[in-house]
Amino acid sequence: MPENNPIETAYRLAQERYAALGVDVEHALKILLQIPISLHCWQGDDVGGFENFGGALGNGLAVTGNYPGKAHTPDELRADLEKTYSLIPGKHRLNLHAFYGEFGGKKVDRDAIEPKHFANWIAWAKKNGLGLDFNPTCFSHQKSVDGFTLSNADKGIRKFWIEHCIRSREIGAAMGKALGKTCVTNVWIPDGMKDTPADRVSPRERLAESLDAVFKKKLSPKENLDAVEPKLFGIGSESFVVGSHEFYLGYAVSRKKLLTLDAGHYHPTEGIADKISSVLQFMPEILLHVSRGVRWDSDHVVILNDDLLAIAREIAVNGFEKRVHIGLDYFDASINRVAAWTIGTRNMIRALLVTLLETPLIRSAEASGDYTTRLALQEEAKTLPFGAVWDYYCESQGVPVGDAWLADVKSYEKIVLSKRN
Ligand code: RNT
Ligand code: ZN
Repeated sequence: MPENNPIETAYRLAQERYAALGVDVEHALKILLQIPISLHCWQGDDVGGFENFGGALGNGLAVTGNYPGKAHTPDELRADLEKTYSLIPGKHRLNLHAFYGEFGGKKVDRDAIEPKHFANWIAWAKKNGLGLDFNPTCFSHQKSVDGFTLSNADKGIRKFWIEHCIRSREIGAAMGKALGKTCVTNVWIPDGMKDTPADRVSPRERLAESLDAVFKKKLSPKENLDAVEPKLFGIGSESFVVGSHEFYLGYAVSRKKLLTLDAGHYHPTEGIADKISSVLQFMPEILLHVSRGVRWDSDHVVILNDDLLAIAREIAVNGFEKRVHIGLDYFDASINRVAAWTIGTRNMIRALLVTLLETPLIRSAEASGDYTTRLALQEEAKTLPFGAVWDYYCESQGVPVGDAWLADVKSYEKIVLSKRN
């Protein structure tokens, strides 16, 4: 880098400022580089998938907006993802849903999916040095229209979804094996009721039983890890969700599964940050779905707000970066979808950086019992020059600095996205 590079100059000044406060910036950047973020493939096509028997998005998942340029094919989705990864510092992962398989124009129902339907994704991930994560798709299907899947009162329907989830785990293991990077397979089901149920017990008993059937076969934890995702309420399941937080917390602890904490799945003022250090006392690893709830929607693009910083603060500074798998989960069809991915992912990484840089000094004030200093430093930290460190990090990783990525997305929109129907 040339001597008079203003980004480098600003970085050196910032580094000195942090050093005076006892913070080692280079060390923070080394940690940051090792934290992968799992990008959710479904931001690219409004949670549509590539099945050939259509079916509208359902089961409480709602995507609003009709910004032009959404991906219609696996190749389009991969191209959009490649563009996105080129704008984000570090090496990351991709989180796929089962209905993004490539079925060669055939109708392959959910209970018949196989690793071969994901061969292109695996080859692509290998070529791009990405890890893969996976999810059974238990929504937007004829057999989920009554709102119940694994907890359905109909045995045949339960069996169908159990088979789907069993196959999904096996696909996850195939991905983990092929890439040499453990896949986290996350089970989220929409099961719930719009209005007050008379019986909350039977569906939960059925869900526990179905999950035990899904997880019966032991898979190598090097290849696949299972996660279960609770939710408080959804659109159309306002009064009752079978897989509640307590249900899955108990399930994950007793069955040694990962618990998935989705930032949009709790009471509107309840954050997930404080849950991380609590649940990690009783389980080795968890998965995060980082999202942003706004009123009744749980899936707005992630911004650099206090909630995000609170989540980030609980991860790397505690040395939990190997135990907390960070995934994103939001969908916005009202803006450019590549930009939506880029904004949210850059913010997740930026939040980790900010908290890695601020925490050492605040912790030492707390350890010495000086809460006056703790509060003073917490506030001073808000205007420390982390922006200069972030810019330098982006430049050193060969990705655009500041809003330069936006020009790149705009030109991609003009050349590629605007040509799509
Ligand atoms: C839904 C869950 C779930 C989904 C994705 C598509 O409320 O958050 O994780 O968003 O699986
Ligand atoms: Zn989620």
